[in-house]
Amino acid sequence: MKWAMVATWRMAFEGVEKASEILSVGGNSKDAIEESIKMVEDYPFYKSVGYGGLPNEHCEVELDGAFMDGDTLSFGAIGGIKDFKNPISIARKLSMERFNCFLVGKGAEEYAKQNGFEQRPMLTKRAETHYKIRKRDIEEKGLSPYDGHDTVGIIALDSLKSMTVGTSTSGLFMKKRGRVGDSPVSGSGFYVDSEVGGATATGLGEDIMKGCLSYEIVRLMAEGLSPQKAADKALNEFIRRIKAKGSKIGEISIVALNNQGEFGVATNIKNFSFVYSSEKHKTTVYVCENHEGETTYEEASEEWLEAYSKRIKEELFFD
Ligand code: SD4
Repeated sequence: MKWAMVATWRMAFEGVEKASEILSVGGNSKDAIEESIKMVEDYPFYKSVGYGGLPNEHCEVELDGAFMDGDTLSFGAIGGIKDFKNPISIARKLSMERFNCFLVGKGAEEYAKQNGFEQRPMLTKRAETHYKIRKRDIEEKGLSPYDGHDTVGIIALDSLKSMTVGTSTSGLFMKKRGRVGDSPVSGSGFYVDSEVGGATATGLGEDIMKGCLSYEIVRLMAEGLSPQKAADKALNEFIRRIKAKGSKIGEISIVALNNQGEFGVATNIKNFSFVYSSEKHKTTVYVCENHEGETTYEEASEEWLEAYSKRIKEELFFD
């Protein structure tokens, strides 16, 4: 297998499709990651990444993201950045810095400005309406503010056997100002080593960080496990440990790719979707489930895909 990509959630489909064109003509995995994630960031109807991402409790969109080069293990990451169009591009640039490669808040914004990255107000009318509805629901129905989140995480392998991983997210809806999740944290939200493979996570960052799950999966692949076995094993063991300590566990889903282009997936929720594409495999959306510790998946049906497209564009009313 010459090249391959795997990504969290259906929202990555168009980006992976576009990046597969880069990889299929010998392009590199770094460009594939940046281009694919930029597409997700730019699409206003994906409400958990980039433009149109859901805001924090003060109705401000604070974005996190990361970029890791599997050849050198260099990574760049940003947390809580406001009003820059493409966090993934900033993270890529940061991955080339020897020092100060993980910046948050004002520092990240200063760096982005100095390096000429495009600024843009990232709060859309639609995201603002989601915010108003949720605020009212919390007040009236006492709902938990902290559901509604999906990170895009993508891993790519190119024909020169280089691997790259990237993440981008607006984090938890209604989060506290300054809250940063796992997505920009190396070893938790992402990890890649071109000699082995990579992994990236989505779900409740507070829990993902307890298990350093992306690193753990890469470590298990280095011991010889397939991406599928490594992903299931890492998640199952983690859940067992957390439960044994009497703690609760949030939603967690992970995708992995080894340097042969084989993928794996693990989740503790219903309906986690992911995207896979390779030289031998057209870009496909899968939906998976966990059956007693074993993750199974099947191709998303036409009905599933249609319902998804409808849902993300559904009209929102707040009066
Ligand atoms: C976070 N892991 O900020 C991110 C949010 C998310 O699917 O993925 N979700 O904790």
